[in-house]
Amino acid sequence: MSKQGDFEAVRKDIAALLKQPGYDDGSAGPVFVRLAWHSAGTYDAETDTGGSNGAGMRYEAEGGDPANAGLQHARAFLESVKEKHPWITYADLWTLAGVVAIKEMGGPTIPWKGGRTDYVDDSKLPPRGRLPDAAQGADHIRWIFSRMGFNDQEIVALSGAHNLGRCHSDRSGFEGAWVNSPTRFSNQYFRLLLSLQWRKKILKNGIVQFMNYDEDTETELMMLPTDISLTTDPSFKKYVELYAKDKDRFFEDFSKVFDKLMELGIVRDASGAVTNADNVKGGYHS
Ligand code: ZEM
Repeated sequence: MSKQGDFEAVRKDIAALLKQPGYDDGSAGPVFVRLAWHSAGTYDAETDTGGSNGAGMRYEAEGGDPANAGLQHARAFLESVKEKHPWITYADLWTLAGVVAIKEMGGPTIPWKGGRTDYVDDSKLPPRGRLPDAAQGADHIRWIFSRMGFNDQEIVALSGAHNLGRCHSDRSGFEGAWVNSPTRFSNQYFRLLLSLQWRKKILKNGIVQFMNYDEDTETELMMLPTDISLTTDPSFKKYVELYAKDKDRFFEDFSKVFDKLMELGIVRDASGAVTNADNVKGGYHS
């Protein structure tokens, strides 16, 4: 067991857990990033509800949301880290896992601070339906992400996470990976969005996505309808073009915006301590 607050020790154990030969593309990294994103992406700025504080996915109301299908694998992988460092909260563990995974897969360093608690304030539980629906378009994602406080540039930068991982027909119903190296963080997703011809395809389950068959590498890549909308909406498209040609700029902006995502709903004092975690009032449910 590590000392309370020794996040370095936790980081090391998360990094050591990423390699999973029998799982997907051999890495738990992408599903850790998605866990971190879905833990935070329920935030609603107006009512100050949702967000990573509280780790609500431990409970059926949020964990069993069809939007979170598949994330139980990420949570199960991380159980061994929680057992070894029982002082860390799930809310900190899940967000830190995303940050460590991005770095280990070749992405930018993302600032991260601990202090989230697992205290659940029932009046602040987010309703289902706050995460984006991939079958929709630009207006939908602009509406969903502006609720969290993100602008067009930030939405496009965040979408660059689709450089990682894949869609699973038994989770979201969509199928396939966005890029050829789905465990390597890069700006390839933006370059492929612009350079390949994406054709609409209706899958056997009736779901519509976009596909490209690359004769050279004999691989089929995919895009979600929401991904394609980043190239059909002029305001989004200018940032897709920017990030496709400037990888450093993408890494820099992604680092800032992922940090902002992880901090949604977290209030800190000047020393960085979380002041709105509510554990002082009530103790933990975990
Ligand atoms: Zn995703 N995402 N996402 N995303 N996502 C999937 C997978 C992954 C959308 C979406 O519907 C889907 C962001 C934004 C948006 C990741 C990270 C981030 C999948 C496939 C879908 C359907 C799930 C499956 O079947 O397993 C939509 C509509 C988004 C709005 C624009 C943001 C923001 C992310 C992080 C910053 C990652 C890493 C994956 C891959 C997961 C895996 O298991 O490989």
